[in-house]
Amino acid sequence: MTKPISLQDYIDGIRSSDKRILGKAITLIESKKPEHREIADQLLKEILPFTGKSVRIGITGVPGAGKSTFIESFGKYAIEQGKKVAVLAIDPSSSINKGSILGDKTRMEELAKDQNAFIRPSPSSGFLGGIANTTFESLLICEAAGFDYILIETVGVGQSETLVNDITDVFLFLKVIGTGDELQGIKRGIMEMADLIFINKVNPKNLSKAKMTKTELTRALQFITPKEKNWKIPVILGSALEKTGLDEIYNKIEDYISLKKKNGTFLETRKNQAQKRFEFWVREYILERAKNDHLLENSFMEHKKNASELLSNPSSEASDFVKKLLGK
Ligand SMILES: Nc1nc2c(ncn2[C@@H]2O[C@H](COP(=O)(O)OP(=O)(O)OP(=O)(O)O)[C@@H](O)[C@H]2O)c(=O)[nH]1
Ligand SMILES: [Mg+2]
Repeated sequence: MTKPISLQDYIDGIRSSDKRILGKAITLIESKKPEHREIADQLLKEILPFTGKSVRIGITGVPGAGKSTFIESFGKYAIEQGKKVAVLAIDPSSSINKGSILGDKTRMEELAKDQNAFIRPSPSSGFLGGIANTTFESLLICEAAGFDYILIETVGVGQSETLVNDITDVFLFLKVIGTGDELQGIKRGIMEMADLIFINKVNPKNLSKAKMTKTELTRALQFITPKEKNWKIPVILGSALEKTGLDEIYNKIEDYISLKKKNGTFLETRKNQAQKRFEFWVREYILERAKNDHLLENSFMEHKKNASELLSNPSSEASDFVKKLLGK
């Protein structure tokens, strides 16, 4: 049997960017077992002084927009500029669409080989199915290991954009070239979250169409208040596959971060995110406690059953149950 990894082993491994230990530390963080949780919490406390220094970048776009390809190319470009790059994925669809995990692994093969890169594929089960989303805690592990850029890929479905927006400093929207009709289909929510837009798969043949898409997007953006004052959301043309536009997007990201730091909004946003995160964990822990409390277990099931059989309001049942939980 292999010797279990001690807390100190985790800390040393993370601090020396040992990819094997990094992977194991993230598995530990993702675990729901109480004994793992405890050591995971200790680990997060120990590494706290080494976190916070990276730029956290969220990348979204419809399936097939080229997110993984972009991350591979952009990641390599950033490494050439002297950065260390970690890649994480939020993929609520992964439990349904298992193929995309394998696809991502092969697509980012080259980046994965680089000693200045670390890639963590999507969690093996969708957290929307009940497993807590621990991407933020994984991100902290990568920061403590000294990664400068943390890229987080998300899928353009469901709540994943909001989740990524709540843990990143920069939100990049990858757009495929489209007609005006298609543009109307863009969810307004995504446009409101975007700090930068990259129109992907541009080549000499479709350049004029791409420029039209850019004009239309720029027009649509006029009606949207950017998250950041004094920031005009740039729309950049390029190709992840042919590696064009990468320098431009890289420079814009750096400009954006400098602006946010100068305005004080960099830290402010992170503080607001941390508050939300705190509330998220309070909900998680209360629910977990409620489910595992033997004295209250029956009561939990009873209230849940009443709600599920449509006998009463889910909110009233929850409220009654929480009163019992806290009054105990
Ligand atoms: N021609 C061209 N093809 C591209 C470009 N970028 C990506 N592709 C192709 O588009 C397809 C989808 O790319 P992915 O990177 O897997 O897209 P994705 O957004 O990560 O997709 P999901 O993870 O499934 O949501 C692949 O076949 C890529 O090779 C590009 O710049 N030009
Ligand atoms: Mg992908």
